[in-house]
Amino acid sequence: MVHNVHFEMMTKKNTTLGEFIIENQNSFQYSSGELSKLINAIRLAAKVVNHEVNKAGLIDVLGAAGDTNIQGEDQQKLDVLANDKFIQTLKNREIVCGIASEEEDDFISINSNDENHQNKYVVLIDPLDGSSNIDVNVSVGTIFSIYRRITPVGTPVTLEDFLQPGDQQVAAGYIIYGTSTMLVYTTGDGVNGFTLNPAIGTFYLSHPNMQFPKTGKIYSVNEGNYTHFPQGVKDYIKHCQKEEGDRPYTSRYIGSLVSDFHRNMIKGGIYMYPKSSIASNGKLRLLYECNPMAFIAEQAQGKASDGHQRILEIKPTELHERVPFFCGSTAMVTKAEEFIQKYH
Ligand code: AHM
Ligand code: MG
Repeated sequence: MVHNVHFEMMTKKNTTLGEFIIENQNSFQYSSGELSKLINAIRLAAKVVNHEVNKAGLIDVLGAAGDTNIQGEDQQKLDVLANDKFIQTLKNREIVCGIASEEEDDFISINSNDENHQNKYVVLIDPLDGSSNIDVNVSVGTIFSIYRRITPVGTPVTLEDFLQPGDQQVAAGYIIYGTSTMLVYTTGDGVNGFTLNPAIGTFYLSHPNMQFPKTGKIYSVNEGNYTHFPQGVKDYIKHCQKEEGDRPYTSRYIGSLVSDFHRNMIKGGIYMYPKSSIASNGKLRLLYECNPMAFIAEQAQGKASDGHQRILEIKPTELHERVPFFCGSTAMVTKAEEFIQKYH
């Protein structure tokens, strides 16, 4: 009941995501309706995946991954299922010319031999990030990133259509399957968040114009890796813990990027996945995780860096490359960079 009252307050204008997409279509500089259709397709796939994630706890009842269910269908792992749902939805609607997914070795070309096929967007997706959290009922997310292709329409997409620097993104967003399910996205004109009303399957604008506080009091990092971190990162962590001014900060790490990012955007904070002596570029993928989150962060007045340069200016060289990632409130990311850059 309390939840419903809160929901009513948050959505007092009752703008749905569908209405918002239509209303804002004309403010998008390349508007042809194609991007709107694409975001609508992502909205649809998000609802399907949400439904599956929500019943994950019933897995022992309904059958574990690898089992065959009562209809004779194989039960899939949720990350595989999410991957299939997003790819199928985008393929069926024929609104993109290519898809790359963290779950796939190579990119997928769509209608590559059809010269009448005029679609100009490619989508890069991490269908279910943080999926190791599913078994323990902790929030997971989907992350997506959209670019205009570089190669001519009507020809097969190539690797270069996907290996574009993040500052070329036309849209990016995430879905968080949490206590509420939210879809948060940007088309380069600020960041807006929509909350799903599960009773009727509609996303409502609940968080218009989301912005990172300039600074915050939360740092999010896997401190179990502390001994393997570069000295600059260790020094910054010690800085966060020091009793001085508004410090020590609070340590909060879910191990689910979308959830850690989302909390930090609302409350103010920094998320870090540094390189280490055991992972030379950290863990997170530039194309599927860092670029979209960096685009959202910058559009929300935050900052994203690899410790030395802006994430969005990195020129990718391969689909699955990893980069160190420092992202969140601008003042905190700048401070972390200062510590890191003391050591070459
Ligand atoms: P995944 O793409 O395999 O799910 O990994 C990405 C996830 C992030 O969501 C999270 O922030 C990070 O891995 C946690 O990694 P770690 O357990 O090493 O701290
Ligand atoms: Mg991931």
